[in-house]
Amino acid sequence: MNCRICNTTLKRFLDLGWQPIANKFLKADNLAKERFYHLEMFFCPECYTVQIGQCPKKEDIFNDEYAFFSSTSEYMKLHFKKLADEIKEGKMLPRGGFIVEIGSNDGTFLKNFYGDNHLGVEPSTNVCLDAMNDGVICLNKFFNEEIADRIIDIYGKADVIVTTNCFPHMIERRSVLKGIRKLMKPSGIWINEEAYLQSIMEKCSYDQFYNEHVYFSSFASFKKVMKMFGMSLWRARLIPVHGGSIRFYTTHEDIAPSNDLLMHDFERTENLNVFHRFEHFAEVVKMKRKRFLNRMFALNGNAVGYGATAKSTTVLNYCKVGTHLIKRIYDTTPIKQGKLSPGMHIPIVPYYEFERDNPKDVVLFAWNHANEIHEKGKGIRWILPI
Ligand code: DWN
Repeated sequence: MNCRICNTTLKRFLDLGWQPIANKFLKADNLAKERFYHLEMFFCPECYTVQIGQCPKKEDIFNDEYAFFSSTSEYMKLHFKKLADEIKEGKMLPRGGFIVEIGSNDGTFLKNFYGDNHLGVEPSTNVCLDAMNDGVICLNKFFNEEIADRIIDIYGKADVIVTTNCFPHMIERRSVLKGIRKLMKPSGIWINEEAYLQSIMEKCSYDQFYNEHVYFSSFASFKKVMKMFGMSLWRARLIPVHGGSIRFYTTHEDIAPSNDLLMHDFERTENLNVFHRFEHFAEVVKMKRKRFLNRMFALNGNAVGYGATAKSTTVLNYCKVGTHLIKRIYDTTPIKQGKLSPGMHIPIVPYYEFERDNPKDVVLFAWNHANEIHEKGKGIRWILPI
């Protein structure tokens, strides 16, 4: 298999087995239609981008039944408000300027720009409609070069482009990057936030690998890929959300080079250009599976889960953990409740039953929201799935 970005032969480092679409929660009468995809992880020795092998069609993932709503976490709402403040106070968005968010989900971020010229681009119709009903201007499309041309025709070029936890999802990376470069004004900036490959390696959080996330970037890989597409990585910051994220600030390449000292820190501390790091990671993943299964067997089917995350799909299907080991998973998202988890078919129940049931041993699948969730129950033995 060749790299989707630079066409170099990829090196495989991890096999997570056959996995269903990570966010496709099922009604009990719909199980026969479920499809599985081989989840293998690859490393590109040329542009250093980590990517998955087999991918479902994008329309089968992002449609009118997309199950993740950005607004489900109060902490994330605050996080997006702070990003909006940084853009406004840092004068990145001039008076009368134009901001575009690609992958705008239910509008959680763009609601901070009500009075400004803004546009969300979001392919999943249900979340997009939520944003529009709340007064956010949106285009219900998959972003690529052609859509960038259309946006430019109608609205003009953007001063600020934002992608948070969306760029890794867009399989047509070459077309997307060409589109972003076209859409960005000569003085414009693109701010992209995503799960940081270095944090995934350090925590061995292999549950971040699922078929919605096609690509994973290190600082080195992002910098290299930007250069290939005529852009410059100008600044990067570590962000403490989703288990360790990175925020990349990118401009056109003819803008003055960065003198940001932190950039050198990333270059010094990362060592993700070498394949053996990934081979070692794969060994640790196998150990983690063993440890998790031992814990589950010891509880003899009396455990429950909290947070029906996309990440849980990877762990449950890789470890083959079903209702014999985890009875149910509690979650706040209405569209997930009353359905079954992808692949292993564990019932998803409303979070308010959590207090009533008062479970003792709870697998925290939404471990990235631990601070927010720990407040919801006392005397619980929380178990990490990874
Ligand atoms: O990139 C992606 C990330 C950012 O979000 C997506 N591809 C899909 C999604 O991944 P995830 O499902 O792993 O994300 P979360 O944010 O870890 O999901 C949290 C889940 O837990 C949601 O279903 C909501 C639920 N939840 C809850 O039940 N009680 C969340 C909180 C904060 C709570 O208190």
